[in-house]
Amino acid sequence: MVSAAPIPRRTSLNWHLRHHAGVPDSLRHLLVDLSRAARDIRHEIHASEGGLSGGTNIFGEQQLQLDVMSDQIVEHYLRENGSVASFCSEEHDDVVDVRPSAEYSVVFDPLDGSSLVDANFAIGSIFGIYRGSVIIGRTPRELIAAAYVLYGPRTLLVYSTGNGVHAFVLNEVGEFVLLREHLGVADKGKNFSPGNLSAIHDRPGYKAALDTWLSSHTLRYSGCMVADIHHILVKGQGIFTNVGGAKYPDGKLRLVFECGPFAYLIEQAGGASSDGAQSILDVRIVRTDQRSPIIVGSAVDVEQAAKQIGR
Ligand code: AFP
Repeated sequence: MVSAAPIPRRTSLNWHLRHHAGVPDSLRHLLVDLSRAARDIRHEIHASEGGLSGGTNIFGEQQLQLDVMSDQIVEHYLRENGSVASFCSEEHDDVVDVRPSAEYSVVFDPLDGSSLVDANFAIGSIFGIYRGSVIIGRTPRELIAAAYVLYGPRTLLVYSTGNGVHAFVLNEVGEFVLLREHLGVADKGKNFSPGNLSAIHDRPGYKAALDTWLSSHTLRYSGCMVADIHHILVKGQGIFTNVGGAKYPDGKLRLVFECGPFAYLIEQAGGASSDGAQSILDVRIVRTDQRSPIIVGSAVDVEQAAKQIGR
């Protein structure tokens, strides 16, 4: 008998979305298009000199920065997709309308960690998807999907549509294939990843949390949120912070593009998120460039740190 749905040799992202996540075709197509954008961004990272040499190539010609190029790549796929009502990204000041009657709006940071490009550290892209055309006034709890792509020695994509967190690796023919299903985060962590560290001078609670971790945890910090939170998901434990101080009163990271999608992914994996007072998933979006303190990772560590640090 011929099976209606033959099992592929390696489970592709498309297959996983269809048979494991069971999402509507329109959402599946959108996530697959975002993975295509990531594949193209990965190609630009490898093929261009963007960001490596201060904006000029070896001929002294001005180069488009990689973050701008990456933004244009994602925008191209979003406009082509057909199910995108609106989007906003770190590279745009406002929400951009595409087809207001369409099903989804997409928030994204096309290239997180762009200041690390010249150092050749790992960098990433972050995506969140809401139903409908409206982004302002929502909370990240209303996300229906989130994903990130980590461009390191290998290119990895991690996604959730509310049914666990799953990791894929880009193969040599440009397809994301399944690496690990149902990534989980234990209640207690062994690693810490402290961003906006100068805030310890302004915030005794952050200094106290840091002193605790220095004697109980191991430091793992790269300066790229995607890489640092991926470390937590892959090791199955840890805590990441970027909290407010004198320079950045609400921390350095953006609620819409960075904190919201990662809070969704970590909570999906059994971890917790906090802005010091409540789950990041409950923080209302009032502006696209809104920053939020973030404490995210192993639930017990997050709870203790939120008590120490506060909002
Ligand atoms: P860039 O995109 O400007 O390199 O910033 C990266 C980032 O937004 C995020 O990925 C890091 O977690 C955070 O900044 C690093 O913040 P600190 O400089 O406070 O460590």
